[in-house]
Amino acid sequence: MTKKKVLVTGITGQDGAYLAKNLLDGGHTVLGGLRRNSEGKHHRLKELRIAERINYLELDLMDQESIIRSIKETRPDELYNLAAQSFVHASWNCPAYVSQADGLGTLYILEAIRTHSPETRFYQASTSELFGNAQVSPQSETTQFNPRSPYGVAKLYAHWMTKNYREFHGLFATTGILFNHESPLRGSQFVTRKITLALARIALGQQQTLELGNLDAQRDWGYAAEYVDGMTSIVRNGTAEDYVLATGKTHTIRAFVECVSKMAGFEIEWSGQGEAEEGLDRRTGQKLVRVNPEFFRETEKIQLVGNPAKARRELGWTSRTSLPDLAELMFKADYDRVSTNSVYF
Ligand code: NAP
Ligand code: G4F
Repeated sequence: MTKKKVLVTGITGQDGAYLAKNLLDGGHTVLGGLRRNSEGKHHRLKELRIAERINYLELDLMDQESIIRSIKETRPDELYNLAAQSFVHASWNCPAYVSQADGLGTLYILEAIRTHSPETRFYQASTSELFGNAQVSPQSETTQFNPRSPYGVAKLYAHWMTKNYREFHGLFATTGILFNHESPLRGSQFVTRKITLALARIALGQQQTLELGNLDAQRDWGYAAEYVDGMTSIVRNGTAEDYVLATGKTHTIRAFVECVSKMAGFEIEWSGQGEAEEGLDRRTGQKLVRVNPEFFRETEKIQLVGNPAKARRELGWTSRTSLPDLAELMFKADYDRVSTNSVYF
């Protein structure tokens, strides 16, 4: 395969790190878009041992000039827009910022590609949060969108702009509507990593209790390292289209906690209800989990679960790692980090 020049925004994030590793392993050149205050946040790239192999560019979604400059000067073969303020809950605290960065920032990229590098193949990181309060389950590429957060609304704007630049300006502009994907590199504010990190700390005597929101919320969780393969398949496909990437299965937060607790050597037993619910270790009585309403969100009335049939059929992409295997990967990584005092967030 010809060696490509690939620009990845959000290079310091979970997906940016795994995608960059794959691209470098494939012999491609990776240009990593970095905002000024990302400096010092290279821990994921260091963990994958690729931090030194990336050509960094200053690129902030809030700064149109930095986007134009990066694209005009490099004219990449492919551009993956993975940068975003990606924490759904926090988007209610900064709705205007999220609209600008996640929404308008994508438009700035599309405009710069149209003007300065129209041959660039573009990937937009769309999300299952576009479906929000979904009306049908499972959700596919043709399901009606109904976002329920400033993050979801901003991502919907970016999604529609990408589709419009494809259909109106003829750009090779694609989207991946990705359901939740996790890994040892996941940010610690997201629920899976919050759980694996806390239970590793509790097992090693460095934390008492884990506080969570709605234990019965469900998610369709896959392994991030496999989802970035899907992104590349979308961009290198014959036609520019939108694809759902998902496992097609959901699990509750409660089930994830039970699975990780077992790995940490606990036997969790639930008692109480609602805000008073607790998870206790059957053997010692230690309170492992407590519900904290601060972390509650509106519960989806209809399950968010993806139908990845189109990606399977047209790209040959499938999610392969089961949730227990993913939980084990994450727990082991956090246990090692806590044991060696090398935790990052
Ligand atoms: P992440 O770990 O939160 O990474 C986000 C990246 O965006 C970080 O590198 C961050 O840089 C960068 N960023 C934030 N604001 C920026 C700005 N104003 N300008 C430039 N860069 C900025 O997210 P992820 O899990 O890798 O997800 C990658 C993308 O997929 C995101 O767009 C997310 O919304 C979307 N997505 C994720 C999932 C999922 O389950 N992971 C599912 C669907 C869609 P700093 O290091 O400086 O913070
Ligand atoms: O891990 P979460 O914060 O992920 P969320 O909100 O689904 O968003 C992630 O996936 C999206 C893809 O669908 C991405 F677009 C987005 O960028 C991000 O990567 O929460 C998952 C579930 C929610 O239902 C939440 O209510 O876990 C529930 N939850 C229960 N207790 C909690 C907690 N979530 C967090 N973060 N913290 C809790 O204590």
